[in-house]
Amino acid sequence: MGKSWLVSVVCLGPLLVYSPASLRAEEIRPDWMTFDVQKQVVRLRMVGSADGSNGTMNFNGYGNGDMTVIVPFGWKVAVEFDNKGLGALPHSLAVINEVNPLPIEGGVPAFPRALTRSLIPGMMAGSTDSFEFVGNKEGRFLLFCGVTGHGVAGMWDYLLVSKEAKAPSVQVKAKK
Ligand SMILES: [Cu+2]
Repeated sequence: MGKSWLVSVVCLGPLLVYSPASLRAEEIRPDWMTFDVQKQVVRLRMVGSADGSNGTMNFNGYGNGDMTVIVPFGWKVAVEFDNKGLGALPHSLAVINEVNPLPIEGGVPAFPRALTRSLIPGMMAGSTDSFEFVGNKEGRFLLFCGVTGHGVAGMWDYLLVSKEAKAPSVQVKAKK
């Protein structure tokens, strides 16, 4: 194999790897996320059953991992959870490790205190809770509803703690 072959492989590699993802994911600038780069704090308002997506089993309209919230490593993550309760169901939220299979209910928080109250019974529609933690572990985690059966029904999304990210961002799978 000649040198030109090697060069073409090097050039095509990144395109082949990244182009499929870019077709499926898009970055959004939601009003439910605000952040302060100087203070290294990101505030997330996570709404349970925000709309009818995935049979109301969603956070901010996304379930089944269709949303990824990206947070820079070491930042404080302040979460306000609001069960809009469109389906009149109780919901909760915990940040858990990415596990397979998903827990049927509950879930062990991946960061201290990274969960709402009433994790398994859930909080009633119209109620809110808040928690905060420092994203001091790199990697991908789940934003997970701990109410029995909700996680496996798709009420979960991704939280990525990244050393590469300079600021928080949100990527979603493009809705059809
Ligand atoms: Cu739920």
